[in-house]
Amino acid sequence: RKAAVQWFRDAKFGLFLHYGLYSLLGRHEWVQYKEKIRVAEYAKLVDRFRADRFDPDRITDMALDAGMKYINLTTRHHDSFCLFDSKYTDFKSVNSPAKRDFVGEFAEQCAAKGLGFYLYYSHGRDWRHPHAPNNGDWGGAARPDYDPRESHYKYGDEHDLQVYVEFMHNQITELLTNYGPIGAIWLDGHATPASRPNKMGQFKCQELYDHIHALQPQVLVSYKQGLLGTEDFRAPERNWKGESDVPLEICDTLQPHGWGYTKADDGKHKSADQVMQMLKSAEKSRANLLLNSGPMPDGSIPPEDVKALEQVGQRL
Ligand code: FUL
Repeated sequence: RKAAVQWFRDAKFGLFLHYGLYSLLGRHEWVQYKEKIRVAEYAKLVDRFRADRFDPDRITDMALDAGMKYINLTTRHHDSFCLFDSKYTDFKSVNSPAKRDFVGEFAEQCAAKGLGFYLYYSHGRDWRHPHAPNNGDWGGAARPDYDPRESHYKYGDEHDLQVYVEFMHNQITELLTNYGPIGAIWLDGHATPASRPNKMGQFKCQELYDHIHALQPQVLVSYKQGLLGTEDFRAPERNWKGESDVPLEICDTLQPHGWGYTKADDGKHKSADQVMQMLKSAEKSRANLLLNSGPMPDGSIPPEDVKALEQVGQRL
């Protein structure tokens, strides 16, 4: 794994992609949570998910031309919709009109073009799985605050977190066995672990990290801003300043606000100048920059982002 860490440090610049059902609504990737859209209602978006212009060949070329060395794809965000085929859920892109496995397509493109392939996976937050953390045992903000309660979720004695922990373990196993060598698993989604130390053990995070390394020893594990301290790198969000002993990646987004496509942000995306500034400031912290673009409903990259990245590539 030492070599993988060195590769990561040298890579410096990667492309983050937030794409999923929320992209169709164009109102932030937290739209289900923010607008308290019911689980069954949200699931109807699957029938509209065509992704006609989500083109991994083109996107990986765009990243290479911009000087990027790796891609990080949201394999499954908080809404639980999977961009890969999984035995453990029906809620996935292969069951939509798109009928495609995007993790497979990106794995192929990245391998052919020498790009690293990193996988975002929402670990603690899941707005669909009946046994995912509930707000009560989480400290809030795990799930939309539905009133009346969401009948799709389990509560009280019926709620068994271990069913969810096992589900994640199984899906991560799929991601690490079906798609060739993976660069990193980028976990996300614990609310405030420090304030809930007694609950943390139930998530069996270290067991998960060990399992990941047993399946593919070179895979780097990150838990966004760090969780146990045993992660291979930390990935704090924009505006982070300082230094770290652990390898670091700062994630930022070309949109002014969200990470998933947000229509209200059209025309206000960041420019090449601003990206150059972000690269400089990341360098100062000896961090990589993981720069996000949120593909539009049809899967195409917003034209402003294409332009900014083209110009960045010319300057680097
Ligand atoms: C956060 C998520 O809640 C956001 O939606 C986004 O994915 C960002 C990169 O990480 O924790």
